[in-house]
Amino acid sequence: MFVPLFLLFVSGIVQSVAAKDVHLRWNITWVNAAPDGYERPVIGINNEWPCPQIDAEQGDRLIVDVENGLGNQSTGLHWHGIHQYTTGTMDGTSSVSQCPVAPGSSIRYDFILDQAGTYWYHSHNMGQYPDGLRGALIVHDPNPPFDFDEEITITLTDWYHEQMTELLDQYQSVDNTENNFGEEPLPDASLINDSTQTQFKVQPGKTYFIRFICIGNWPGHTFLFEDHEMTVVEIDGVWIEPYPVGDKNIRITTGQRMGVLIKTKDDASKNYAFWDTMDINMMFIYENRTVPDNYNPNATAWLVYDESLPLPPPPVVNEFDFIDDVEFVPYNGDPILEPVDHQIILHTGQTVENGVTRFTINGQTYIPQQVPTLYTALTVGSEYYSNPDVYGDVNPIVLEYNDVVEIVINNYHDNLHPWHLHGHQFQVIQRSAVDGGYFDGYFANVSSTPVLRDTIMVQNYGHAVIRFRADNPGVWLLHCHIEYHVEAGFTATIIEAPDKLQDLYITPQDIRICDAYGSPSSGNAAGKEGLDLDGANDYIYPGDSGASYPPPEEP
Ligand SMILES: *[C@@H]1O[C@H](CO)[C@@H](O)[C@H](O)[C@H]1NC(C)=O
Ligand SMILES: *[C@@H]1O[C@H](CO)[C@@H](O)[C@H](O)[C@H]1NC(C)=O
Ligand SMILES: *[C@@H]1O[C@H](CO)[C@@H](O)[C@H](O)[C@H]1NC(C)=O
Ligand SMILES: *[C@@H]1O[C@H](CO)[C@@H](O)[C@H](O)[C@H]1NC(C)=O
Ligand SMILES: *[C@@H]1O[C@H](CO)[C@@H](O)[C@H](O)[C@H]1NC(C)=O
Ligand SMILES: *[C@@H]1O[C@H](CO)[C@@H](O)[C@H](O)[C@H]1NC(C)=O
Ligand SMILES: [Cu+2]
Repeated sequence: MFVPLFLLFVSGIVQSVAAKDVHLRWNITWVNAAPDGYERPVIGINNEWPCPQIDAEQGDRLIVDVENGLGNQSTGLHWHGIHQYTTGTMDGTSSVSQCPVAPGSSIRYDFILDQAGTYWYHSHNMGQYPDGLRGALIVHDPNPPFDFDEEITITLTDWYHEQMTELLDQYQSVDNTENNFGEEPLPDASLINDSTQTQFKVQPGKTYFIRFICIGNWPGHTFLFEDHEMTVVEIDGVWIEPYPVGDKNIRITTGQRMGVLIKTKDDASKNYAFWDTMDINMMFIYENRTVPDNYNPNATAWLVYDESLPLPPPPVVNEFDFIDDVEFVPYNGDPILEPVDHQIILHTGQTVENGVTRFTINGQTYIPQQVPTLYTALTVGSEYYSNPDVYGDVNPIVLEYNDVVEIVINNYHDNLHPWHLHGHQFQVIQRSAVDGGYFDGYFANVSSTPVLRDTIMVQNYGHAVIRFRADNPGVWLLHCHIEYHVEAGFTATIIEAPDKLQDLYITPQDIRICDAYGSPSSGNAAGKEGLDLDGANDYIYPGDSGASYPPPEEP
């Protein structure tokens, strides 16, 4: 395209000239793949897997026409970390912002990528994404605050030989509660970039910006490059003041991203290993389960300077000393939000319901409803939309527009959980250590420029405190990002500014998708008027998470 030279000096104009449509046509299909040498059906896109990385510039419009070609499962796509400001119906969460897309049905996602950073997309439907339906979503910053020569994306995940439908049946069974403390099925492998032998080709003497994305189901990951220093500069789409990792270690949980700069060696005389391990501590339940003796949580990849040279074995790591991500400072130095208008305290833990091990928030496990919660907010009327009862057992939290909201997450469970909020990046005001106890006032060391991110790890028998401004009218999930735990009910639903979110609207496409799935698209959680909730989902079926296709019959 010809752009007159004088226009290049007027940056606003250059941006509007540069913004473009990124239009993708995606058929979600089963594909056979063997990322760790074991072949199994995985969920791919346009008959290919791994799923493609989306690259866009800040300000671009993303249009994705999705067809569900799976034949035997419903689907949907969520854009993890994207706020969906004024486009809350595009969040892609089944039973929340849309109905599940039935086999043979289609959906168009259409929204502006107004945030630069490292994001990802994944199915937010029936615990499906660990079967492969997830990928990187990179929104390039036209003016990154740091210099680098090249970019690399590295995804990290746990991997299973069985499909999620089977793993979830096992996990949410009465037998698992009675005989295995309700434990999660163990991963069969750890994958780096969806493989166990990935090679990242690099050139000497350059600075690389490496975007790590933990696209996993369950455990977090710890990783390092042999003999290359890392400096963290981005987390969850937020540029931060450069943080040299030094001799310490970094880890990310499922849902989180971390962008680091590395400088490559001056010559190409050797290749170097990249070592990754899954957080094995998360695999012990009440210390009653140990993993098998020969269990391998590790994976290796390589920085390849010269393909003709050997690939070295990974370094041996004996001890971890993790950096604390609460110490990071956002590059733009945004001050702490205060004063707090609305504090919410969540007590999170585990229970057994009808023989099934479930997670709870203030004693209540999340059960998805037939009517997507956003559609309930849009159709019950002003008399009811601020009344949490109309939303059913979705752990509803109603917020008023523009309030500074503080959410305290107390974790009564003997394991850590990565909490993710849709629709926002939040400030992390404080986080306790393992066994650090429950919220009992503020620490002395609260930062005046707290770290901002969209997923935070909350330690065992500890707590975290997050803050955000309720300036994005919509319905947003707040949930543990471990997909097993999502399906075991570890979710709350934020109904943000129910009066203002009425500007969103249900389209004919939305109604067609609900009709095809066989779900009502209006009314309260039961699809009825007012507070008549007779028929709402309020029952846990062993082996069923509430969003399978076709929907189960109530016993
Ligand atoms: C999508 O994939 C399915 C399964 O392969 C196929 O049946 C269907 O025709 C495809 N749709 C389009 C539009 O190509
Ligand atoms: C769905 O189809 C895939 C691919 O053919 C198959 O492997 C899987 O077992 C099916 N799942 C169910 C629940 O029928
Ligand atoms: C690693 O994965 C990313 C994201 O899917 C992809 O863009 C990139 O090409 C992959 N690189 C290698 C070396 O496999
Ligand atoms: C696990 O074993 C300990 C003893 O080591 C026991 O006190 C505890 O009750 C067991 N946990 C569960 C969930 O059964
Ligand atoms: C995984 O890596 C760690 C750290 O280097 C090492 O101690 C351990 O033996 C490795 N495990 C396996 C099964 O290779
Ligand atoms: C802040 O104080 C708390 C409680 O004393 C401690 O657990 C935490 O590590 C401290 N954080 C930093 C960043 O120093
Ligand atoms: Cu969890």
